[in-house]
Amino acid sequence: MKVEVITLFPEFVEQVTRFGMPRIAVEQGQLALSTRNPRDYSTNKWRRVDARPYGGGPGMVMEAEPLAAAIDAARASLGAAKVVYLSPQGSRFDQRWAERLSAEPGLILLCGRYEGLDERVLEAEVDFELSLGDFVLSGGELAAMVVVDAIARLLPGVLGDEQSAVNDSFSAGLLDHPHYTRPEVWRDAVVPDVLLSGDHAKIARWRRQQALGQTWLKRPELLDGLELDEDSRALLRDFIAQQR
Ligand code: 9WO
Repeated sequence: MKVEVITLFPEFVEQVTRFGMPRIAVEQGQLALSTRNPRDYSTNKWRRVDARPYGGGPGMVMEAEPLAAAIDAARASLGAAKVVYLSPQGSRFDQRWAERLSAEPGLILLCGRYEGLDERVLEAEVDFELSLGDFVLSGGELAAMVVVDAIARLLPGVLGDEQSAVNDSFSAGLLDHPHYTRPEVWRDAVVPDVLLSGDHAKIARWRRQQALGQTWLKRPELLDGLELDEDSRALLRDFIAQQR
C-alpha cells in the first residue's frame, strides 16, 4: 500500500516508519510512505499557506489552493487513492476503519494545522474525515501517524501467522485477554493454572472467556454491538457468575 501524507511537518511524520510495525512493513515492501509539503505548492515568494479567517476571529486558516495542488500531485503519483482528513470533527476511527483503509491500494492523509482548512477543500477533495477521539491536538500529524501504525500491522505478511490471532480478538469486537510470562510467582501473585496445563484447547477457551469477561467488565457497551453465539454467551455467563 502507498500512503502519502500532506503535511507542513514532513520530517515529523516520517518518524513513524523508524520503529515498530510501520518500519517492518516498509522493509518488507508492504508499505511505501511519502510526504508532500503544501508549502512547496504555495505561489507566493514567502511560501505562505495560511491566511486570516473571513468573518474575523483568532488564528489562521490553511488556504485552499496550495492544499488542492498538493492533493492533485499526490493523486497523480498514487493513482486511485482515497483522501482522509484527520480532525476532531470526523467520524470515529476504530479497528473497522483500520481494516477498511488497509485494503485500499493508496491513501492520502491530509494534516491540518492552525484552526483548520478552508471548508471548500474538504467539500471538493476529502473522501473521509476521521477523528481519533474528542480532543484537540496542535495538528493532524500525530493522528495520521496513529492511522499509519494501525494500518501497517494489518497489511498482509507484516505480522506473522502467530500474531494474526491477536487481531482476531479485536476484529471480533472484543478486548484482548490477559497475558502472563515468567516467573510463575511474582510478589505472591500466581499465573492462572490453566495456562500451565499444556491443554491448548482449554487455554483457547479460557482466553475467549477472558476476552468476553474483560470486555464486560471494562467496556460493556462493546458487547451491545455483537451477536454472540450460544457458546460465547455461556462462557460469559460463567465469567459473570465467578465475579460474585
Ligand atoms: C483549534 C481551535 C482553536 C480554538 C477553538 C477550537 C479549535 N479547534 C481547533 C482545531 O480543531 N484545530 C485543528 C488542529 C485543525 C485541524 C488539525 N488539528 C487537529 C487535528 N487537532 N486535533 C486533531 C485531531 C485529529 C484526529 N483525531 C483527534 C484530533
